[in-house]
Amino acid sequence: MNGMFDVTTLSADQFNAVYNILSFGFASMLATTIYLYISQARVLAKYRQAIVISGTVTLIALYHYWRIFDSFVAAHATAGSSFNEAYRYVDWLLTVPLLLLETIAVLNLPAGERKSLVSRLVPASAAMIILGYPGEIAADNGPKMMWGALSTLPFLYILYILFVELTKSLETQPAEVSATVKRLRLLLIATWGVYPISYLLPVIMGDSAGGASAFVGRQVGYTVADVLAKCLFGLTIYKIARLKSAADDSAYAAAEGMH
Ligand code: RET
Repeated sequence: MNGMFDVTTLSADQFNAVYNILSFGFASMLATTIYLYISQARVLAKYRQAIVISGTVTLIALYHYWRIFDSFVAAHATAGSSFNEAYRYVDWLLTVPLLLLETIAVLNLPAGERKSLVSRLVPASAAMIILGYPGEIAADNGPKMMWGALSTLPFLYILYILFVELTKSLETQPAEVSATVKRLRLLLIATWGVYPISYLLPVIMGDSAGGASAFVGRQVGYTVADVLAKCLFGLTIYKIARLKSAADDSAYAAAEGMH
């Protein structure tokens, strides 16, 4: 099974590529967590929660990258011990709803609107991850495609909410904020799109179950996407919080040299 990939079949170069990308993921999560937890104090109180959630996302990912790294190294050293891909899905199950929450939190929308968005986005994101997992560990491309297609339905629903419904709320935001939120949405679709592509690598590369190159490609794809979707995204949320703080409070803008 793919999810139980036998890492002892990797060449030395392939092993190093995965080792290094996982190490890069770990370092990025560590640095971003510290930066965001410290920087939350630098925005107005009502935007702090969004930054704290962003830091919590990278903290959860920091823990999982440590476990993934450990599992990878142990699986390579011990014949018959397999690499555990479930850590990623547990990570996503926790972090994807939180990423959506931080996006909604930073907008500081009226309570009714916020609740309505959250109550639809959170279950949809959980369904997307849960439906993807059986396909991730499937040995054959048939079930992989089937679970992938099922998981794509909530994925499309999330995009519909973010690109159609959220657009209505943006009309009430200051111009600079609404422009940054639009860029944030583009960042989201560009990075989230990397996950299904990485997932499909065994199919795209014709390198099905147990294929070493598809395994390496998937680890690189998921890790780079995680750094962009969690770290860069969290830092963009921080930027939006600063812009909104400046728009709400001229004393803040003056103190921060933002006009
Ligand atoms: C799966 C299965 C195949 C179909 C689709 C998928 C989408 C995954 C996504 C994951 C996003 C993860 C993030 C993690 C960062 O914290 C599950 C690969 C559509 C969009 C943003």
